[in-house]
Amino acid sequence: MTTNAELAARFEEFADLLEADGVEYKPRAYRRAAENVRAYPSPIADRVDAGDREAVESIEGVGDAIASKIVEYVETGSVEELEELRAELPIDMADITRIEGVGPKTAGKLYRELGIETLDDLEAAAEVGEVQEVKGFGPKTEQNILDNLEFARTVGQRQLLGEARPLADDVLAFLESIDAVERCAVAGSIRRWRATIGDVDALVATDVREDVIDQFVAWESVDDEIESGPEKASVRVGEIRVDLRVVVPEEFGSALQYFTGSKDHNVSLRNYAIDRGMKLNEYGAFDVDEIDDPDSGQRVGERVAGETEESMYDALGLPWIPPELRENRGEIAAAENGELPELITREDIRGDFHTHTEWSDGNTTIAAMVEAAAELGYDYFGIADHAEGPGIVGGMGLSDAEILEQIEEIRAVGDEAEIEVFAGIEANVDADGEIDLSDEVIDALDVIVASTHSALDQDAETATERLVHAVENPAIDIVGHPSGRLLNQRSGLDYDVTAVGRAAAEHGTALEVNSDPRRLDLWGSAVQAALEAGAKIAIDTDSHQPATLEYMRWGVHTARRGWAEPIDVINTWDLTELREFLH
Ligand code: DGT
Ligand code: CA
Ligand code: CA
Ligand code: ZN
Repeated sequence: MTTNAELAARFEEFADLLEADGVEYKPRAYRRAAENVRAYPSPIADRVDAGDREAVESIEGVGDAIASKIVEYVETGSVEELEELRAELPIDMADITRIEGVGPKTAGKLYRELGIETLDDLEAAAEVGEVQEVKGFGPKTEQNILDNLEFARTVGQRQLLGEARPLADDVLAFLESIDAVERCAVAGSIRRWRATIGDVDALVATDVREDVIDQFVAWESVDDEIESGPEKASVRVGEIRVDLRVVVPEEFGSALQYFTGSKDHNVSLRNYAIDRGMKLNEYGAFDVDEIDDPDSGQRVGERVAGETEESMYDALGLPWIPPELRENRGEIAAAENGELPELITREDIRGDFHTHTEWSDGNTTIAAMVEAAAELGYDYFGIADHAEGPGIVGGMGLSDAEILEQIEEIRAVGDEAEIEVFAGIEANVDADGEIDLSDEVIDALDVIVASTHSALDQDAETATERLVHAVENPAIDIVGHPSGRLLNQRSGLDYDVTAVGRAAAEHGTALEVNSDPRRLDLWGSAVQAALEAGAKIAIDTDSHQPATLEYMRWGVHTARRGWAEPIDVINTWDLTELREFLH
């Protein structure tokens, strides 16, 4: 069914194209209509289906003409006039208008004068000096376009947690160094450790707001100031946008709660509060049960919490909820019932099973990897280089004979090491869910990680059967990066996690949380579904060098997003328990 958001997006596109076409006034009317359509409290398509034209026309900013277009879109899936405009102006509007100073009107001009449709076209034209020849442009504008191209290309993408979080840590360190800052924290998706990040949100408590804002925008790492005002500022650092909000200390907790989100968590929490005679917002928690303001008729209430985040949850009779859980996947009910999980922490991790060496595509020796693992304080560590097979570049993966040879070296290193070293392999789950290793190799190995590297475009039913088949294989201990997704690049297999999780539970196979920030696969909701189905997980780094053993950080927080407790994660277990699982 057509959603209001979809209708609104069509009218915004309409407005952009009309503007590009040089039409006046109409674009504004269409944008206003889009806004009201988006905010309309029930599906407009339902009104259309019910033949209630009057209701459609009664939406603010929607007159007879726009109502007709709404009906046309709901009934046919397109609007003829919009299709004509699209054909007339085939511009990649979203991309091109991401360049600072280039709006739809300018984009239209560039198309008419120079035939520019895409960012690539624009770059080519600017590089040979054609843009500065267009009336209203000049050398300065042209240079500005060239300077902004790279940013415009990447900003459409969400940033990886592994890139944004280190920046967030730098932001925090900088804010802490400012004298006037009493407290600071990151908020938003980065505090919830989402796999991808739209922007970095930071929050400061201070009594001298403008001071802090001034110092923040002057931070040496800042590449661009996007905007700044008395209570907030936005800057760009590299490709990442950082939003800072500055509040008084009494409101730090309520603002932190509000700006951490997720939006869905906040909506549910606010409703939970309303049911209990409370009101929540970024300024505090208010008891509105008793008090009515006789003048306005509005309930104002007494402020009962807000200085700390704990106080906000406490005001509702709830324990504090870890940010990773705030996705509205049952955390409020769990908090109410005293059933919040005791989430796993980095300190619970005793080893890593999926790591590579120069025997396949890693960059160092078995001994060097084992030494780095020992330095992390691990009790055990597994080498799992690539076996040859589907999806693995020819010559890079190990044959059965080479695997047997490598096992000997792993044993030799293990004899010298302070920690237990497992001889493992990363086998390839083929399109049918089979792996290709001889019985001799299977018997000689301690751990078999089997991963998806090929046929990642299967339909969900086939992919589910494939993964179920893999977890049923008694030789396989861990299914590595089950979907095969690469963030911002490919979505990977779509499959029924619950079905695979059930089979994994039954057959004693673990599902991997691959901690490589380009993968994070399983991800939060998938971990949660797998655990609910009874499966165990393994958090691995898939390291190809010692430094990335630190990727464990991303995997642990991803597992926390899936409600994982230490007992759910096999690499928190001691050697005896683990050996039994690996049999
Ligand atoms: P992102 O940046 O796209 O990765 O995701 P977030 O969750 O960081 O979203 P962002 O940066 O737009 O806003 C930060 C938080 O502020 C968000 O998680 C919840 C809160 N917030 C922002 N806008 C709204 C809103 O319109 N309603 C509610 N309830 N909360 C909002
Ligand atoms: Ca954000
Ligand atoms: Ca933000
Ligand atoms: Zn690997």
